[in-house]
Amino acid sequence: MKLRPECFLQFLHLDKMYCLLSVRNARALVEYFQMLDVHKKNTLNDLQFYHFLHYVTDLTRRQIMLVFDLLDWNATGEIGLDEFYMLVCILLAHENHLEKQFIYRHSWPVFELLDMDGGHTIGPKEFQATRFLFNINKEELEKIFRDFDVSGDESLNYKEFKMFTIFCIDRQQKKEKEKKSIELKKSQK
Ligand SMILES: [Ca+2]
Ligand SMILES: [Ca+2]
Repeated sequence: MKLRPECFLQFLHLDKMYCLLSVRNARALVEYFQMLDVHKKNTLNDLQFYHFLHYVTDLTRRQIMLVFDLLDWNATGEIGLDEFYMLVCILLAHENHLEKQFIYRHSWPVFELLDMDGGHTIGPKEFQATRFLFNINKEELEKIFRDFDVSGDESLNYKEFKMFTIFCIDRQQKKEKEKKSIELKKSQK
């Protein structure tokens, strides 16, 4: 998944720590949403949503419609501003390699998003279908289930999912520390 260069979203800045937009950027996004909402219903239907994502990303039609269904969890056939805001933050997190940080910071909304059937667990099929959103490869996915499905029912409940997000962030912080210490050593030479 990639954002197209020069699209409006490229000009928004995602906070690295909290993975949210600044107030100013959020306001700009609201105006953008209102522009897309040509019927002035404070929502986007599947067609508007498709054209938006097709224009700003390289996602396939199938992927776009899947994202629509994920966001439209109560099947009203429309996406509101809240869902739109969350999607944009996911897109920007992906673009800035902050996917794991995003999952960690917003673990509950992400859990709800990936739990496609609303059964309060994430099964391998659900994670497999949605892994492109968070840049998780196949091997990584298998490892997640091996390591974090503590109860052994081949799905992740929220507790297990939360453990995975904490692990991700620990690993990322370790990597950053290592990188910094290498840079420090280099500069001391
Ligand atoms: Ca589920
Ligand atoms: Ca489990």
